[in-house]
Formats: sequence, structure tokens, C-alpha cells
Amino acid sequence: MAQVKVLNTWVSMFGMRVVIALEEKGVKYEYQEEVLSNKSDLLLQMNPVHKKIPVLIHNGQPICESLIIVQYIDEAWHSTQFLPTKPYDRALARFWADFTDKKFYDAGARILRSKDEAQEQGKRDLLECFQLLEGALKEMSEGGSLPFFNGKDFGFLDIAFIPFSCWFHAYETLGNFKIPFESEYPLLDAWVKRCMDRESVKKALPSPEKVLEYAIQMRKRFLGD
Ligand code: GS8
Repeated sequence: MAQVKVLNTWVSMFGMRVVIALEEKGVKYEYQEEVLSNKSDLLLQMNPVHKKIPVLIHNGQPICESLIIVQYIDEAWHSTQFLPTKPYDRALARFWADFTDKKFYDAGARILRSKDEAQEQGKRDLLECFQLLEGALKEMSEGGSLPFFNGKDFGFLDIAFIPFSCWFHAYETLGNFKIPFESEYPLLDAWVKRCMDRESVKKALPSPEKVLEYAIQMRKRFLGD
């Protein structure tokens, strides 16, 4: 088996984090695309607890859960550093990354998978998440004078949140609303564009149009629309 192998599904924001992290560190890896309706034996063997992608396999040992994988990559390869050095800054980056998983992902999923009041609530919750993240970015980037959540260098929270951006178009289209980036979240708007200039991010993120096509099919499966 290759020294580093990734089990992933192209459309997963969680899997994209792992690809970005490996690309940023310049680690060579083998990539295995999984079909979640027909998981490989390797996936079931490497992640028997959750049976989910992404999984990183390093020298035969599996590491699961995307944020844990990104931290593992940060600790195992030292070409650049994702987490800040000061304990408080590290805690803050981890706190907001956890927020993207718990609050942001959940609000987005409700927009994609539900209708009527549940979907409306999903939209309100998503906009509240954007507001909070705009505030966090302002604070962490010293009022917008530094380019990233991590300050002057692209880091842990940037890696955790940027994959969601290729789903924004699907949220807007399936939720039939517009996310007011320019008027309400100008720092996030500029941050997304800046991240999209990075080779690692370009490589990991599919186009918003392709994600939308996938999301439309997913919604049909969920709602029978
Ligand atoms: C989430 C992974 C996940 O949901 C992480 O790695 O951060 N907390 C985890 N993986 C999904 C695909 S992306 O929506 C998955 O593998 N689902 C398969 C299943 O539930 O059977």
C-alpha cells in the first residue's frame, strides 16, 4: 500500500479539507474515490466505527474525522504550519472549525434537504452563521488587514471552512435566495476569492455548477421532488 492514501468522495467538503492539507504540505498521496452507496472493503476496514469518508491511511494506519486528519497532517509534516503557535489562537481556530461542522454544515443541510418552514429556518440560521464568521474573520485578521483566518498565512480554519464555498451556489439555488456577500459579508467575500487563488484549493474544490447538479439529485432522493 502507498505510504499515504486518501479515501474520499469528490463532493465532500470534509474530504476536500484533507486534499487541501496534503497539497499545502506537498505530501505525495494516492487517491481512492469512494461510492458511498457501495463502500469499498478498505473503507469499512479502515473506518469501522463511522464507515465514512474521508480517511487518511499513513503507513497502513487509518486516521478518521476530517479535522483530526488535518491536525494529524500538521503534526506529521512540518513544511508549513496550519495551527497558530499561541495556545489561545489555537483554541480559537479549533473552536470556529468545530462551529463550521456543528452549525454551518447543519444549516446548509437543512436548506438542501427540506422545504417550507424547515428550509426557511435553515436559511435564517445559515445567514446568522455567515454573520458570526464575518465577525470572527474580522477579529482574527486584525480588522481585515491580514489575508486569512490564520492571519498572514493560510491555516487550519481556512482549510476547514473554504470547502463549503463550492456549496454556496447550491444553497442559493435550492433555497431560492441570495447570500448578501458584498453588502453584509465583504471580508468573507474577499477571503473566498483569495483562497480560490491557491493551487491546493483549486485542486480540491469542484465547480459550484457540478456541486449543484449533485445537490439537485441528492434533494430528489431525500424529498422525492
Ligand atoms: C463527517 C464525514 C461525513 O459526513 C468528518 O470527517 O469531519 N465528521 C466527519 N462523511 C460522509 C460524506 S460527506 O457528507 C459519509 O462518508 N457518509 C457515508 C455514510 O453516512 O454512510
